[in-house]
Amino acid sequence: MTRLADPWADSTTDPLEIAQQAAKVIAGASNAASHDIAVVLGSGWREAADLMGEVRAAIPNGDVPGFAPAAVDGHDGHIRSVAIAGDPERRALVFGTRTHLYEGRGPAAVAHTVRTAAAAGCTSVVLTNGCGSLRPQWAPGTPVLIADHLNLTGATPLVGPAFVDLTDAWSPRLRALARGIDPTLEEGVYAQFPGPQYETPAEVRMARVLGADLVGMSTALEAIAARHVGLEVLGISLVTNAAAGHGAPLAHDEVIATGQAAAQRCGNLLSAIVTAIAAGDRA
Ligand code: 8IG
Repeated sequence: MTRLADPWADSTTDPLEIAQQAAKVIAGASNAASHDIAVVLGSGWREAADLMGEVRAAIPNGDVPGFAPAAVDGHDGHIRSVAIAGDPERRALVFGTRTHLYEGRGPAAVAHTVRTAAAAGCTSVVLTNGCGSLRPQWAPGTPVLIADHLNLTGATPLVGPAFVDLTDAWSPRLRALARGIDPTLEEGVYAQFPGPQYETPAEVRMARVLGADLVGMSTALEAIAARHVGLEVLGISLVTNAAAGHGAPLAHDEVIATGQAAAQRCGNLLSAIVTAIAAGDRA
């Protein structure tokens, strides 16, 4: 297989044009003219994906313009087209991994996932991640809905006068839908740090003062880009560790193990949410 050139190396690339190209390849490879709901799987969520429905196509990231193979252990470098359980006429577009800002491919590469989802016809996206918790009552294995975010990266995927309103960036409608499925779900503010290093204890205290409940290295930039292209956004963070200074030292192995332990609950939750979003879209 010849490797596609990385369009993000060229600053004159129009990101929405690359997203259109990617959507075309996905439509061809999945035999589906359009998709309905996108799902982005973060750390700890891979096994949760299997419950969403029947996989109709698994396309290697490297075959799709603008995407790169998975860079993180425990992530899967495929884009899947899934016939949604309970509603197989509708398709979910499931991204097994994401590009992180710390990979150095730039914010446009980070935003490419959600831009491609929109170009493929999706009207909503479920962004998942693994994160550190600043709340002792949210132990590893707890899924938390993202109610708002702090973008502490100093970066943005938007260029030019794209004055996107983020007041309701984290869809109140979809959060209510998720809580309808699992009334024990709580909500928090997610702070995106640039990574790849975890925070110092002082940075975690800073995040606390700023209003964060969760810390991570993804998701906020994607949410911004998703709102810009009109997607409705739901965010679910899986707490995989206590934030630095709140527990034991941090290790990526633990992140993966926590994901495996929480896979059943997270999988059921994600699958029920995707089915409910599809049903709502139809109504
Ligand atoms: I998984 O504790 C995961 N990702 N910044 N801090 C940051 N990112 C994370 C963490 C964490 N855990």
